[in-house]
Amino acid sequence: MTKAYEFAKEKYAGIGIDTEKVLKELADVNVSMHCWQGDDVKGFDTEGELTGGIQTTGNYPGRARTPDELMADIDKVLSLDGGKHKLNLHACYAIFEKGEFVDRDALEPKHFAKWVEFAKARGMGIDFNPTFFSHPKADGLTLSSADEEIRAFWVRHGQACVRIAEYFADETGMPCVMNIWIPDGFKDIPADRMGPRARFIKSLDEILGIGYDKSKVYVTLESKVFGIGLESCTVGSAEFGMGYVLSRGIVPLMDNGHYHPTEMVSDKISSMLLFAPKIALHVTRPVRWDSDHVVRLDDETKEIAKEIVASGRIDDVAIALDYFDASINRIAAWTIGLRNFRKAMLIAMLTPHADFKKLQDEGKYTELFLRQEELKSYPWGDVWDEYCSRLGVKSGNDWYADVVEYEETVLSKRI
Ligand code: RNT
Ligand code: ZN
Repeated sequence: MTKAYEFAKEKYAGIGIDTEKVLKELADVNVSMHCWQGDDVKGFDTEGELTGGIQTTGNYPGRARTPDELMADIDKVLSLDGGKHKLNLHACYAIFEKGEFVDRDALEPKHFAKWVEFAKARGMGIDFNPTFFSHPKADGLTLSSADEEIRAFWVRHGQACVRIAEYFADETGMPCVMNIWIPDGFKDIPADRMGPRARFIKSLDEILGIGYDKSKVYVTLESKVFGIGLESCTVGSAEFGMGYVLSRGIVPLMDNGHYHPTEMVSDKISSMLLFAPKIALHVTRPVRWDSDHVVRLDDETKEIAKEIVASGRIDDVAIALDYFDASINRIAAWTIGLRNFRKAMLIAMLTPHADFKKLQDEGKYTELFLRQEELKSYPWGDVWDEYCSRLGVKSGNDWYADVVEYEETVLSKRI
């Protein structure tokens, strides 16, 4: 225990915070690690471009090109970020035998057996996402398509993914969050908004209609405001998403890049938790648009964490990160975002929420304001360093040396 931590411990005790308890709780926060930061959302099942109105920018060398490379990179990141993680996979990361190809509508659990082995060996649960983009049948609408053949193909894909999600839950012994996001939308003003949305409902009902164990698979639906080339109308809008999840008893997923720029997901968490037993989040950083920049320790990230902790319902919030930056070292990008989110959770856990709520309820807004601001200069960084040292990961800038070494010995060889 360092002197700095001892001092911090005392300082926080002065406002009723037990840092020892916080250190344990922080390590228990299960953050779902998005596999797609490692390879620019390419996956292994198709050769084509990333589509769906999302975009990875940058061409930093060292992208993972194979399952083995991606797994090695994930391991590297896990060695740099202490605490619990789940592995978040997309269907396009299916692993086939040499020469084998299975289209998305025919995927089976066996195509993910290697991932299960990987996750189990590391004590991780798995979350999952059907992939409704980067595919020849996804160059127009998918689950909302008027072309019955296309729509049925994607319904079969969704159903196949529900079965795979069940398999993940059975194998790992941990529930699997299965998130549905479709890129469907229109570049220009559509003639018919109702038709695609009605078909999307029909498709979702057909996917859920195959039946699954709700204690094992949490199906979530992620809404969105717009995508590149889909600026005028998004079929799965916020209202669509909210209406669907609440009427069908599935889980809403909010990605903080998927709203108008002054709308804050931090403000939406409490409302959604009052209506839904569980919610899910994609924590990202939109810069002017849904750009999926690496999560910084910025005000909104901290406010999201604060709302999760202050709600007293951490266990009802499935937390995943969702960004993809190819302009800097991908291992560092992954790790910085993961560590930043955990730092935000630490800061939230080091906040005397009950006292602050009382001040608010008593209308003592001046004192509340002052105490909120003074808390910002409390020594949370010393608690963070202690957290890292107890979990055996490096703190400060020290872990950068590991990134450099990995780049020299592994990433730079990928040419
Ligand atoms: C896209 C959504 C979606 C994807 C991932 C890859 O706007 O945020 O969650 O980023 O599924
Ligand atoms: Zn997302």
